[in-house]
Amino acid sequence: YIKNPSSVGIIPTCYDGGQKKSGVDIAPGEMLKAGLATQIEKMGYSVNVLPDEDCESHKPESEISVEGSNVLNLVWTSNVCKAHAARVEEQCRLGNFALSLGGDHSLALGTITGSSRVYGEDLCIIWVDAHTDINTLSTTDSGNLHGCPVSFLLGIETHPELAWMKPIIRKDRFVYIGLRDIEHKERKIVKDNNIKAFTMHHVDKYGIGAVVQMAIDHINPNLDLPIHLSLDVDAMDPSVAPATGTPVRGGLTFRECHYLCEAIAETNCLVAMDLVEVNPLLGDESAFNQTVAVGNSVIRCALGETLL
Ligand code: 5AB
Ligand code: MN
Ligand code: MN
Ligand code: MN
Repeated sequence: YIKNPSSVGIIPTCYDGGQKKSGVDIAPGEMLKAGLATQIEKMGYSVNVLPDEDCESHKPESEISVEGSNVLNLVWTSNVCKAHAARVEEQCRLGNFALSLGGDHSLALGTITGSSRVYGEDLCIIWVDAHTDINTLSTTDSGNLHGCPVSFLLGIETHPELAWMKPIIRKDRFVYIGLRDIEHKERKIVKDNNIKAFTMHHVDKYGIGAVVQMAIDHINPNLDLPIHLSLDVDAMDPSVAPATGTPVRGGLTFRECHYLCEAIAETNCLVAMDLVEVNPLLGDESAFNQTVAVGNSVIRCALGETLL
């Protein structure tokens, strides 16, 4: 795989059907309006902003219901993510850094499927989030698919509607950082599947430097494998990133999240990134501007802006 790609493909998908609050779909437009593409160009990359995906056109005439599950929008989410996966795959095949802008975190069904089609079993995932997002169709209480993508990506859950995913993500190449809101049934899934997880407790105990080092050592000890970073802005503390749908107190500070992105950039292994769950409509105008700005800032950091 190409280390240090010189081109970035920005892939916006304004999807909000993986949860119930409207607004998360306008985030990509707002992040671009705030200057993300030019900021990345100024760092020396060539940048290609792909058109927004027309999510409405992917809406099925009727949804299916799944027995024993209150899951919502399964077909719609599947259609959107399938289209998004193809766009991520294309950027990775071109050797471009694939930057996905969401949208809610159900989009990761597509983002990581896309990169894994190119990088196969080598692909390592760093999932930065307050939440584990590992509910299955039967454990989800909310019915919101943004709380479920990890179970599908790791092959713990399947559904014929999502058969296009054919996930090949290895559980030993997947790691969480920033967790602090884990549902009871999710905790069991994480433990039963032996998934490495660094919660905020570990960040407090060891410090962010050691946590990121341990996380990278776990998935990619020789720094010879490609990394996909899936970053949910709610990993950060609500005082840092307030405009998001499921805020949880006690999150990563501004510097902790930036440090994390810098340390991943330093590996030279990062090939793809998702920035999701910014909801500009939640909170007042300053909350909105702050969250959009911090989203763009962590992206630039992951691309190496602050490294010498
Ligand atoms: B996010 C919850 N576990 O399943 C659920 O923002 C929250 O992508 C999911 O991390 C949060 O609905 C999903 C209660
Ligand atoms: Mn979250
Ligand atoms: Mn999430
Ligand atoms: Mn959220």
